[in-house]
Amino acid sequence: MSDTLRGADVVARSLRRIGCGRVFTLSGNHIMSIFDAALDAGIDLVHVRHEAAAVHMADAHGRLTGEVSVALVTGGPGHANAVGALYTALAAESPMVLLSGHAATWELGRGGFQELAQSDMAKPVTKASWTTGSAELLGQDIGEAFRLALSGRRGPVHVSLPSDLLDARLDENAVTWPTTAAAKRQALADADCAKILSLVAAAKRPIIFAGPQLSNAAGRALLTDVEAATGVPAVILESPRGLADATLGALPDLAKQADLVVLLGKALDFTLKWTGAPSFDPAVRLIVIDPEAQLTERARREKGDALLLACIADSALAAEKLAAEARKVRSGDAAWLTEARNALDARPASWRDVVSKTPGRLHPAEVFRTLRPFIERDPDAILICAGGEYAQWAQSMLPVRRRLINGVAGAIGSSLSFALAARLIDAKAPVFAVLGDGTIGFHISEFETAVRRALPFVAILGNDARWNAESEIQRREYGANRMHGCELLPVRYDQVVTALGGHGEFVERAGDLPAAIERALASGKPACVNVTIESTAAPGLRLPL
Ligand SMILES: Cc1ncc(C[n+]2csc(CCOP(=O)(O)OP(=O)(O)O)c2C)c(N)n1
Ligand SMILES: [Mg+2]
Repeated sequence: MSDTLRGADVVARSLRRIGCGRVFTLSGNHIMSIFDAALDAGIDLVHVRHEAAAVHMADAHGRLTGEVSVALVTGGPGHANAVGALYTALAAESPMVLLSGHAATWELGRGGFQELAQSDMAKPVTKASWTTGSAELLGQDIGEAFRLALSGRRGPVHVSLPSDLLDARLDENAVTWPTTAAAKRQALADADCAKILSLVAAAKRPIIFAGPQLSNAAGRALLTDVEAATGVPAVILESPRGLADATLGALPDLAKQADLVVLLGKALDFTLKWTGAPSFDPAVRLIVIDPEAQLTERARREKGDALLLACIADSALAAEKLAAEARKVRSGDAAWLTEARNALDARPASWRDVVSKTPGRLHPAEVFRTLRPFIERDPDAILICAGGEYAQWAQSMLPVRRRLINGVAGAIGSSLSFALAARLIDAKAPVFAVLGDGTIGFHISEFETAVRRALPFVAILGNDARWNAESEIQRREYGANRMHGCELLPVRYDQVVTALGGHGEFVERAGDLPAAIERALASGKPACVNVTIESTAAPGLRLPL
């Protein structure tokens, strides 16, 4: 006689079987059975303060580990709160699964408690989204969700779990447990690799643009390898500002000169201005390497004959092969690579000594000149930046190996959640989150989660009492006399953080910043260094004429 299990036990044990020992969650009636089952399955529940934060944490966890990470929320409003954050995870191609509790199957269509068309709601922001149909399928569905999250172009997958199925008892022998079979990754075909290398060799000014899959430390190392082996500048395009991402220096000037663009898992989209004029030479040609035929077909529709070659392959596998094969033949035009690297890495000399013109406020460059040596102390330091004008300065001035930004979704608000997830993954490395005063309001209560879970990190808050990115749009588009509605109060967020149990610092003078950062690190607590800054537009970098 075998034992009976609750559906909830099947869910918890299935997660454990496929290597998931940590779940980001916010409790609710529909999922308390899973909370209970997690006890015996040995799953660590990271209980957060808003469902979107749970998704952001699973997103960051997935990006940093490369493994499927899980958010678990309750049905109806809990699910609805979570869905918005999936948009960021989808655009960042994060391998993650959102499990949501759900009204009982017998309640559906009858006005059940928190009944909602959950899987329909999650569909546009996931790779796949469905509701489990029977208790026997719970294990299998979780396995399938994990497999899909990692296959092809990675991304979030959603499964809704009706509460009666979680409470149902079933014979252990009737359970189909998930398997850990690795997702199949498509290799780059030999012939395609050879063709790409010969087209690249024939080009005068080729550029490789990589997508989100290569934005982690391993991916960046791989791209450095590809660049060295092929002689082709290789950059990650991961910002909603696209070519104008301040991280990438004078890339807009470089892009105009390119005669061949290789997209390595990077979608042909708005970030590249679809490689059209005037951002690119009208004669520019393309090679697209992508794990999904849908994306190569889109490129074909967009570019027609300018698309020289489209191949289906996993970005990392393709990068490895290109580097290995290129090393055997030739390296590219050293002059073009040097020119490109100079443009990408160049920063104006004025940034070394620019200071604020407003007493009691720092220029963002002063903040990040000060922060840089703290980051350079540890090669494993993790930098998180999320949106706004202020964070663009950090992206431009702080070269790091391990970095998380909100990504091409362009949604602000995820940075504190990202910092918590980063700290859970790495107990030692310094974690800095750079964010604006508008952005901190989204999830400031996650400082309480961080304190409760003893997850120290340092937020370097740029406080200009304004949603400046939008203010700047008003100035540019409508005129300085029509800037309105984007002001905020000069709030003492450091005191909010102190009240939540963390460490707070308030800085109004550049000279006080180093000691404040030092104290924040030494506190061993989640900390907020609230720096009053001048409202400053993001840096727009161009090559000198
Ligand atoms: C979820 C979401 N809502 C709104 C926006 C639009 N948005 C982008 S940046 C920004 C202002 C951010 O203000 P703050 O964090 O203070 O940074 P600042 O620009 O002032 O440096 C806004 C409202 C967005 N990108 N994402
Ligand atoms: Mg601001």
